[in-house]
Amino acid sequence: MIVLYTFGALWGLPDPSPFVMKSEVQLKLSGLEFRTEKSRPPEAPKGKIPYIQDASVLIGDSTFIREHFERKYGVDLDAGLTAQQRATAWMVERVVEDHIYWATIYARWGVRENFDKGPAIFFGGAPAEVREAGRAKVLDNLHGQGFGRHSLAEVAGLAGRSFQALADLLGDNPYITGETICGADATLFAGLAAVATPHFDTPVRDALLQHPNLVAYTRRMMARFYPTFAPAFGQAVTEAA
Ligand SMILES: N[C@@H](CCC(=O)N[C@@H](CS)C(=O)NCC(=O)O)C(=O)O
Repeated sequence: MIVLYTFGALWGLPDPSPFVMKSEVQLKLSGLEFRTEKSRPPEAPKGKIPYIQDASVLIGDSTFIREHFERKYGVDLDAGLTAQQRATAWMVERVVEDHIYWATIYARWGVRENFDKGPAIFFGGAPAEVREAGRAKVLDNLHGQGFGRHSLAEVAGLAGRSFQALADLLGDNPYITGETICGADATLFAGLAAVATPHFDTPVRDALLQHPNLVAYTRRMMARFYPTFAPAFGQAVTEAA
């Protein structure tokens, strides 16, 4: 059976990592049997979570995880989509993972009080120097990516443009490419849920909560794929919106 390695539930979310939630929802959509187990980045083949073990094979990176199980088990999470819808799906994933994700990281790691009540937990009882060095590494990554050179307000403004584009694209549709759920819905849901969690009160979250259709979408997807998390998550998101 496929094993999906995760961080485990945290901060009102099934997992703090949007990439883990994406892979988990995609595996649920695939209908394949799988189970989850907790792990940590140093144990992962590419030093990042999620990864899977399928028989003797280890695969890191959520996109390669999906590619692996679609190819090996003859699954197509985008079945029925036109070439244009598949193109839209891919671009939605890139906006979520290569733009919104970094705003999420900025809000969680770059804002001192959010770091203290959030990612600091990853360092357990390690000495303060180790914790601060770990934070500095992530801030370096943010600097390299570019967002680290901006103020929080500027980053929230950029993320807001992505939320606006996604809200316009989604419109009144149930799913991002229209009537049918596809692989990118897992990615979109996961990326939005990671921002929407009430654990972190940030302008990035405020920018998302301005879009009732994105909020309703995230709540619907949470109810469908993680029913035990849905009541608390939905209530907190609705109250804040
Ligand atoms: N491209 C990867 C990204 C995964 C990723 O960034 N995982 C983060 C958690 S959200 C991680 O494990 N970071 C640990 C590290 O960089 O040391 C994917 O799609 O799986």
